[in-house]
Amino acid sequence: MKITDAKVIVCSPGRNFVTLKITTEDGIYGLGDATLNGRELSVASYLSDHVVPLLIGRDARRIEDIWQYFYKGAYWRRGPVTMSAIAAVDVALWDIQAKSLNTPLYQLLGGRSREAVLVYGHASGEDVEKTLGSFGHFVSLGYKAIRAQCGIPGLSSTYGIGHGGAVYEPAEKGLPPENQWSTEHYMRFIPQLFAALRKEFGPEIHMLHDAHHKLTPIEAGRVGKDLEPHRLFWMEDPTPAELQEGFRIIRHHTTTPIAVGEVFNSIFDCQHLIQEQLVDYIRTTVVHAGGITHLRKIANLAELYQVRTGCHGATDLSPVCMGAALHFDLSVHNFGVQEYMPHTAETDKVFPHAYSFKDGFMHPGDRPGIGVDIDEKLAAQYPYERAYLPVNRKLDGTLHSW
Ligand code: GCO
Ligand code: MG
Repeated sequence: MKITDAKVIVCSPGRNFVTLKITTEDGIYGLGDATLNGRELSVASYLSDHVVPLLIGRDARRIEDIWQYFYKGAYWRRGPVTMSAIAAVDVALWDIQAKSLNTPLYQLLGGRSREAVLVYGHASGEDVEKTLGSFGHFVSLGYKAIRAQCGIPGLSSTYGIGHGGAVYEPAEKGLPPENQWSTEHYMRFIPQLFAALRKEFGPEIHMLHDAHHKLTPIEAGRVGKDLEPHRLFWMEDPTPAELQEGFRIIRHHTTTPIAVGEVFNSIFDCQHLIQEQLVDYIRTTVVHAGGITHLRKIANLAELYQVRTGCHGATDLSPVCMGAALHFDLSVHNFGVQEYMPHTAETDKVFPHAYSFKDGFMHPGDRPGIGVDIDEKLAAQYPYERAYLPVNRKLDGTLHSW
């Protein structure tokens, strides 16, 4: 089954997405997401300038061999740009393989390990009252797991909050906005937020929180300890994970479960954290960690150490990634939870899909392949728009992790 065409589609139906479409000699095509938030065009160029010419003529069924060809064959290994490009190829090939066998992808990944996929939604608000309101809204929609982010008193803006009641969206159009940060303000406030949430919503609902890489290990240990009475499902990205030993300090101080890995792109980023059992959930996802082929290897390693998966699923991961992730989630044994931020109606129209949400769970659907398509004509009506993730400064102006 020879590859006869491959093309990169960049579009911005509400936000930017990069999609790879691979077509074979018998007319079957597959899609792969290649979106790298705020750096989209670098992956688009990597694919169209360097990968597409090498794809033409290859046998689309040789998924593992093609993965190794682009990983080992590039000489330059790993990194988010390379791994997102490889992921796009990989997912498109899995899509083709499953379509050619007329089966939903999860059947090729070992079949389903569960009936449906537990997802968590994003509650947020500028203050505690608004966050309680937003959390209640997700409860009313049937969510069983909800993360909560809140404006911090004394800071004009912070990670994870939608502006003026709008749904939170990580990237903003134009040049990067600047957020404010104070660890002291945050640490004083965050236990109060979760005390209020537990009081209002009771013990059963799963509560999650994203610290978004902004604490030192000992600060994270303190936050984890202060949050223990509120029984979080997880505390995410407590400290930047380049310093993997830092997680040992966090572990020494708290039993709050830790989730890490949305910015990782290979098994080598996770290896130490998993093997030393320094984390509980691994958040690597399809698009940024080398596709289904590589993500399965990460999950298999994690399974040995009782670490579960918790794939990143913000809006910058396109519906193509979401579809692929749901097939992975449904099949992998050590699944934990899947993040779910619904896309805008414009995005959903450009990417018609078979996946669905019901009562806090999702299902990838039973269409052959990953079950996600692209309407290219409609996509062409939404050209790329420059957008960046914010940067973060402490109150004295020092640049900080965002
Ligand atoms: C999350 C993430 C996002 C990221 C965004 C970056 O947990 O969903 O932290 O909000 O910041 O996806 O592109
Ligand atoms: Mg996160």
